[in-house]
Amino acid sequence: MIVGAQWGDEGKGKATDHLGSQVDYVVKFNGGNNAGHTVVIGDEKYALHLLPSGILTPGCTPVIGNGVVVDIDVLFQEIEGLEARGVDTSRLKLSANAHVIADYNRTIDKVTERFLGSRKIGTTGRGIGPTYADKMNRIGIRVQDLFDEKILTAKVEGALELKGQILTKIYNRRAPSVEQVVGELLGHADRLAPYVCDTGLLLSQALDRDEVVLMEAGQATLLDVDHGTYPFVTSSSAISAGACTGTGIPPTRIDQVIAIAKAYTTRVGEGPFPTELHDENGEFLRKAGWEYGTTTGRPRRCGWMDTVITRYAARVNGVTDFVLTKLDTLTGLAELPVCVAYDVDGVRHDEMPVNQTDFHHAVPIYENLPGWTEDISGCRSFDELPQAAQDYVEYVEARSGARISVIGVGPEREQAVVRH
Ligand code: 2SA
Ligand code: GDP
Ligand code: MG
Repeated sequence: MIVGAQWGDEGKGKATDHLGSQVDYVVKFNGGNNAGHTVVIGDEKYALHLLPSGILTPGCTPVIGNGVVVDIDVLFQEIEGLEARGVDTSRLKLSANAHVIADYNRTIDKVTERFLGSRKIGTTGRGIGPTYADKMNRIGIRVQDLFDEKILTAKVEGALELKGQILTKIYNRRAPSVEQVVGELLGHADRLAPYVCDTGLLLSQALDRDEVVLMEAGQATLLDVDHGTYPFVTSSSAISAGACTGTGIPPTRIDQVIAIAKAYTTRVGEGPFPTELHDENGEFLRKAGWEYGTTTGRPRRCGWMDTVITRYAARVNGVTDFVLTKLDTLTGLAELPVCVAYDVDGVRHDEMPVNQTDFHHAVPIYENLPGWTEDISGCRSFDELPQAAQDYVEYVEARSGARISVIGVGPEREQAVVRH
């Protein structure tokens, strides 16, 4: 499986696409269209949100697992957009147990952020959090409900008893009628039907035939609802363990956990970020790395590499390999500080502080490494990289607790140095 090591946008989409030709299935197991994965193939650039990145590889079956929350309008928009560009989407499979993002949950997401004011999370406003809340609250609508009008109507009635009150009495918004919500959802049923199946069984049978399944995480370790920088997180399980609940594949069947880490650090949305830069170096990284949200276009916050975080990611995900992306973005910086530990109110922390307040107060302790000026975007072997770039990779590797198997040197499929 592929997971994000930091706060997302590490280049998971590119890595998944890179492995696409070697795998039979690519499965998305968490999140929804809050995700944004950019894949560059030749002159073509694709921004995927809900569809797994494997959709771009002929012969690979893309699967949306039960752990995903699905905005059906967005699903069809994405399918149509890709079909118009000649991409075959007919192999797509969608879990009957995936939850559906209802329109009222998009409204609740956006209005909640406004209500939170200075305590807002900085969500993507796609209705992700409220839909997962409904799932846990057992008032969610699942894909399979769309195929039984009676059951769907009963479930929407139940959901709106609560959500309608929130919208009208607390948020001062109009609540939709049961007929309106049911009508909209039923309108999608016929078109959705060919994609829907028991994806857990499908994947289990594929593994029995020794086929290769790649699970692709949305968001990342520090955005995980349990192991991230709560409450500044997304509402799903974004770490490797989430792939099991989000697909129905047990832990005993997972062979390899590949974490994607950027050669520096970025974050979108609110929340603590110890190595964040508010100076010209931060601007340099944003410009050189084109750090803007793939879904919302928001400028991403940028900072130095933090190996406390990558070591934490290695621990909670059981990382077997790292892919270090965007090494090329660092070209031209004279000095490259790497965070090795935190100072929290005078006390050194080598590991992620468990206490939220400590993480908010964490001041990075840096080791300064020399930079390089040579263009590395054409390098295809480790030896071709300038000595300073090799040293940087080896330093980060030694501190992160798992080998760095692939190094990204540009956005295109071929722009990678494969070491293992
Ligand atoms: P949400 O909408 O409930 O999941 O937001 C909660 C937090 O999770 C963050 N989040 C993300 N962080 C990085 N990348 C994401 N995808 C897009 C991208 C984001 C974009 O690829 O660039 O376009 O803005 C993503 N999705 C959710 C979010 O910023 C909140 O901090
Ligand atoms: P994801 O959410 O983890 O899939 O990442 P995003 O697609 O949101 O953001 C990563 C961005 O970096 C995309 O624009 C990619 O095309 C780009 N990218 C990925 N790997 C590399 C790399 O090694 N070098 C450069 N320069 N860009 C990269
Ligand atoms: Mg992204």
